[in-house]
Amino acid sequence: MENIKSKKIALITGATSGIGEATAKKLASKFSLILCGRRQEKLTVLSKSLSNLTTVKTLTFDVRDKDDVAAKFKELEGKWKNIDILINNAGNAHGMDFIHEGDIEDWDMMIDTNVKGLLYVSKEVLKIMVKNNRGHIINIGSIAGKEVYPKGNIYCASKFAVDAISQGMRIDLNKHNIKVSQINPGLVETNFSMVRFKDDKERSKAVYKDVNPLVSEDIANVIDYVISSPENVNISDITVLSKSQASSTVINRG
Ligand code: NDP
Ligand code: 8X3
Repeated sequence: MENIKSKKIALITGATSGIGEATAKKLASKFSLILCGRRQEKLTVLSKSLSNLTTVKTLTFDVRDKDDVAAKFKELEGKWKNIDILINNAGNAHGMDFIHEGDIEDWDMMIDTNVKGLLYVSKEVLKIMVKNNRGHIINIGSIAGKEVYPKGNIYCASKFAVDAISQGMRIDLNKHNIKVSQINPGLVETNFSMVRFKDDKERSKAVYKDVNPLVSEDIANVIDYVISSPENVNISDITVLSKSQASSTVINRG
């Protein structure tokens, strides 16, 4: 195993499940990893399973809690402070209702996690990247941040915000030598729909029925490709769909 001193450091939020977990596994042979999520037990299991490939540090926090986010970053010591790559992946949809029937708690959850949480984590990491005059931020957007679909309203709004934040970051961080990329997946079969539909298995399964959807590893491969591109290249914005999906609403179910 390479020493942490010679490996770049990648921090992944939402590493306990789905795209984040697959990305941790994909990147383990190349990077030292800081894996983040709310569920410490999942992070511990993942961290142990990768320990033959790389050095791993885990940070447990809810991205919505700005004081805890700041406190956890203060705990980073020595080389772990020099984060080279930030993958802003933590996020979810909560509910899927017509706008006049939406639940305010669901709205708060999506805006607080997908938008404000991404900002709180980025704020801490940017202190490091700007000081070091280097870095690469990968924001996980969504096709929902490019096209609004029926009942997508606030989830789409949160991902449109990620799109604007990615563009704003790219502009403002340009002179600080920091790359900013956004990856926008279409339907990926993860725990996403179980969270969105509050553990309703039937509703959740129906989303991916007869679609042959993307899987987490497909997005992990794209993330790896984006961060492995040559120093002079920045893949700024990439949308990734399964073959059966043409847009948010045009999906070939056979
Ligand atoms: P999962 O539900 O499988 O994973 C979501 C991850 O986000 C978990 O690791 C979870 O960790 C973390 N997370 C959620 N809320 C918080 C929070 N408040 N604080 C810290 N971590 C949090 O879904 P996906 O892997 O599919 O989702 C990952 C990203 O991809 C999201 O941003 C999602 O919007 C985006 N995306 C997903 C698509 C899909 O179809 N699946 C398509 C397009 C984009 P924990 O519970 O441990 O905190
Ligand atoms: C997840 C994709 O189409 O369910 O961001 O909103 S979708």
